[in-house]
Amino acid sequence: MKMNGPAGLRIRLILIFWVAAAGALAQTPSAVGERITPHSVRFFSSQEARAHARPSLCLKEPLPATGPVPGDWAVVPGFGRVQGRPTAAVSIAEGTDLYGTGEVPGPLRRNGTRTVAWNTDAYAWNAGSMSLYQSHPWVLAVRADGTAFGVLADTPQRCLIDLRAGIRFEASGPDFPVIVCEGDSPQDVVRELARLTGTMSLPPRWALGYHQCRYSYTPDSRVREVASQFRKRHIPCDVIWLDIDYMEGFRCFTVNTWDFPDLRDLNDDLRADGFRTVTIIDPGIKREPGYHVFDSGERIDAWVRAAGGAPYVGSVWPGQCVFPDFTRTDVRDWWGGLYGRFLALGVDGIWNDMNEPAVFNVPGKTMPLTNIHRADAALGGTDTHARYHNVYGMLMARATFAGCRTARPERRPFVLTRANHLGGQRWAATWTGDNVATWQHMDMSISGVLNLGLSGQPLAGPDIGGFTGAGSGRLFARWMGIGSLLPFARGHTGKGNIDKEPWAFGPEVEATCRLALQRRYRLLPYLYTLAREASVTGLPMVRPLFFADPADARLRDQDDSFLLGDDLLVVCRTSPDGDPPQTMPRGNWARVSIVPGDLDDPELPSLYLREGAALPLGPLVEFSDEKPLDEVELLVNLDAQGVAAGRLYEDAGDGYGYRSGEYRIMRWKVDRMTRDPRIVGDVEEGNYSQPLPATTVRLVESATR
Ligand code: NBV
Repeated sequence: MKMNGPAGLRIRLILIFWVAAAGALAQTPSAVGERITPHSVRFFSSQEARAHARPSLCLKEPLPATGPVPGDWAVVPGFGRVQGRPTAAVSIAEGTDLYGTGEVPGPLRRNGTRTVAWNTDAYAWNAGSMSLYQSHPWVLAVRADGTAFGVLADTPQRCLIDLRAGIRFEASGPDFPVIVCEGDSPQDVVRELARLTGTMSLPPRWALGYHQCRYSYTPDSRVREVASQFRKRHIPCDVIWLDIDYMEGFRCFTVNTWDFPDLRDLNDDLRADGFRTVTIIDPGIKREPGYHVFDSGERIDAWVRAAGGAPYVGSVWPGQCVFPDFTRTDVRDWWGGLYGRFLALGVDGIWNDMNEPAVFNVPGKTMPLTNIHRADAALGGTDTHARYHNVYGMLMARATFAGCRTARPERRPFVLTRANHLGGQRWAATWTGDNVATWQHMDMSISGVLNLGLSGQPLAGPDIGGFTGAGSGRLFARWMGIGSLLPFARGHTGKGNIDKEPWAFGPEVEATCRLALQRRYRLLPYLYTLAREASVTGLPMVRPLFFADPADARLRDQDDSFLLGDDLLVVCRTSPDGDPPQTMPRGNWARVSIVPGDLDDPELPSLYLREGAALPLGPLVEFSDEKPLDEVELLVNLDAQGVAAGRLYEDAGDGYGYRSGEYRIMRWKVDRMTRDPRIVGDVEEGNYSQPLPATTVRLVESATR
């Protein structure tokens, strides 16, 4: 990484003081900067702002100053005020492209857009929605020469991210610091974001399989029927989801025994067939004496308070509800403790919904900003909902993650959350909320997931097929083709909507869905390798095309194609009859088949393998732990020198044995010295006790290029 931008032209000569922690604070109207990591500098609007800074709610840990701002530091924000609101702005040079800003409706390239970081229940959102469910006050900037920097507004408050002329943040709330990081490439900057805000925890391998959801599968016989159809039709699937109707009157941590007389038995049967179960849990707790969650919460006075001091009551699914104050350690511990008995019903993962928090029939669809949270001192202490709104969902996910971890220490938690904040990837994966069954929404699911990945969240996906609206069979087939190659792959649909299982649109669409999911399952070893990489480095699992060549201006706004890792290019047709995009990164990308028949299905995205790549494919399975990985087919595209290389991460797929060496990273080198390929495989890391998989090679012939 280098510290100066191209030609140092962006250096702005303003006074920057590094103030040693114990040093005296001189009065100055200028920005105050301090280095916090080798590649990041934090700026405050003034020394006074620095002295009064509130704890960061997105950083993984407090980052004290480590030194002064380097003399050649290029990117320095200018601070100001608009109508009393603090602002911070960074100018950008011609040719700089902007990305990130979290969960946003397309396009990928964010120049010219405005986003309001404010967690919102955005039912049936559209291309013009300025706030979705999550808030990531973060912008990745890629300069014309391919070097990059990132700008993070370290505030949890409602914050406008205005990218119409450079980068400008405007927050409702006190002065906020801005962290700027520098990198030689966008990858460097995304890795640095992970150093600052953390990485996702390694998910259990089954979470990378296909998930089937609807609002709601009831009664239990319908759940069994859906699961058995997958196996009968040989369509791979790992997880069945239970939406709110499994509960008794929408009371969290209860089961409606009319429809689910024996949830444990249902889950055991599903498990015997290779399925896992994920159930929904919302934050709104029915205000009802006698209901065990309400009663136990009452005992610790767990609820967010209204301005007057009484527990705030709002209406959600169960009726009048109170809301746990997740900003308090004791409340998070109590909440986490509720999962012990619940997970013992054989539940594998937890889905936290409505945690913006969503409230019915009130302005802004959330609780009043004047509500009071009695937060931990480490989070900033007692303050209004205006400060804690954007982190409410993240703290709920954190409590859920911790609860699952404690309840079942031998297993990795899998938590999906709708609301989240920058840094929340540490505790939960996400999906892009209540989308619509249209071609435009299918298209936006690619850019949406890419920008989440560039904002620290690698494990994300859309409701495949669209949550609201019916949509055609053709749209569904196309969406499954794309969605099956995104990190989190779940089909879902709303109450009263048509069925959207892979077979619901007839045999032709079913055949496409089967191929799409068979591709995903052959790619699972690769996906798992990418998940491991994301959990260690923060690099997203799906990457924008410009990651292949950050200096290539042609790639900067390509968002109908994406990269799965570095090696696989996914080219999607996002309109019913349009052509696939033509722009590809330079080099010999070879069109590849993953399963027989996929090349001939026009509804599936085309896949291209990078030259020099050796991609490990697993056997065709119908669920992720159907059998151990005993054979690997290496799909190989030799480069001009006749060599290719690839990597594979393996471990038990769940649990924490990998932390004490029970894993393996294999690296293969394939070399065409003669007509026959020579394969050399080395174990690079780990002491995994499983036998090495038998490896075969499939060379991609140049004729397919
Ligand atoms: O729990 C019901 C739904 C859920 O299916 C969906 O995925 C969430 O985004 N939930 C919202 C509440 C109501 C939606 C109309």
